[in-house]
Amino acid sequence: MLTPNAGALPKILIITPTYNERENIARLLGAIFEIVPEAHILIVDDNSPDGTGQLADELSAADVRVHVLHRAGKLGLGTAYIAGFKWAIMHDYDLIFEMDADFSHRPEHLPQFLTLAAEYDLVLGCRYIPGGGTRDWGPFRQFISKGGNLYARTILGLPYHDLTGGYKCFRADVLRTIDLDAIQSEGYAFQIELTYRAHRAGFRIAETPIVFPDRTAGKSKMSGPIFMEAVWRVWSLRLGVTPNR
Ligand SMILES: Nc1nc2c(ncn2[C@@H]2O[C@H](COP(=O)(O)OP(=O)(O)O)[C@@H](O)[C@H]2O)c(=O)[nH]1
Ligand SMILES: [Mg+2]
Repeated sequence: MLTPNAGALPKILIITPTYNERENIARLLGAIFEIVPEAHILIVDDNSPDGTGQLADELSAADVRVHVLHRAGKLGLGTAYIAGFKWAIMHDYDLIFEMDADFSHRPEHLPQFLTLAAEYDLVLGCRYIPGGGTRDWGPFRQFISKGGNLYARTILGLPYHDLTGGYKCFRADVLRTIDLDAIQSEGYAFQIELTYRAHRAGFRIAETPIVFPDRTAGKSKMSGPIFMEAVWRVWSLRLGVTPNR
C-alpha cells in the first residue's frame, strides 16, 4: 500500500513509558541510538516523583531525536501508550515501537524487528519461541507468565506465543485503524488487547525471538490487580463485550 512516505526511509519512533526510571532512561537512550541512530524516541512520563520527567526534558533539549510527553500523574501504562500512539500518528511516523525503559526490552533486538517490519504490519517480540527466553526468573514467575500466555492464546484463539509482552513494532496503519479510544485495559491485558484487535482487523503479524532479562535498576510497577485485569479482560474480549475494532 502507498503511504505518504513511500520510497523514503521509514520514520521510526520508539515510545517508552516511564514511571520512576531515572536510573535507566539516559543509558537506554544511548543504547538505542548506538544501534538505530536514525530513530526518534518519545518518553511518556507520568510526573515521576524521582524526577525522570525533568531529566527527560534535559535529554530532549540536547538531542532533536528525543521527545517528551508529560502527564499529570500515574495514569497507567495503557493510556500512556495510547497518548504516545496518537502523538506518533500526528507526527507522521511510519514504524512505532513499544519499549520498556528498564532494559528488559534489549535494544540489541531492534534490527530484527525492523527487518520483519518491511513485510509485516505488526512484529511481536516473543520470549516463548525458539531463540527467545527470560533471564533471572524463578520457576514460579515463569509458570505464571507461560500459563497466562497459554490462557489468553487458547481463549482468544490466537496463534501467537507471547501475548503479554510489550516489545512490539507497529506500522502506522495498524494504529490508525484500531479504535484506540475503545481500549480500556491497562497492563498485560493492554498488550493482549492490542494484538487481538490487530489480528481481528486482518493485519499481518510476525513473531521474533527476544531474550528478556529482569530489570537491574528501579522497581517493577506491575501488581496483583494488573494481573487480575488480564484474567477477566481476556473473557470480555472473547465474548465481544469490547467492540472488535
Ligand atoms: N508513564 C507510565 N509508565 C509506566 C506506568 N506503569 C509502568 N510504566 C512503565 O512501563 C514499563 C514497564 O513497567 P515495569 O514496571 O517494568 O513492568 P514489568 O516489567 O512487567 O515488571 C516501564 O518503563 C515503566 O516505567 C504508568 O502508570 N505510567
Ligand atoms: Mg520491567
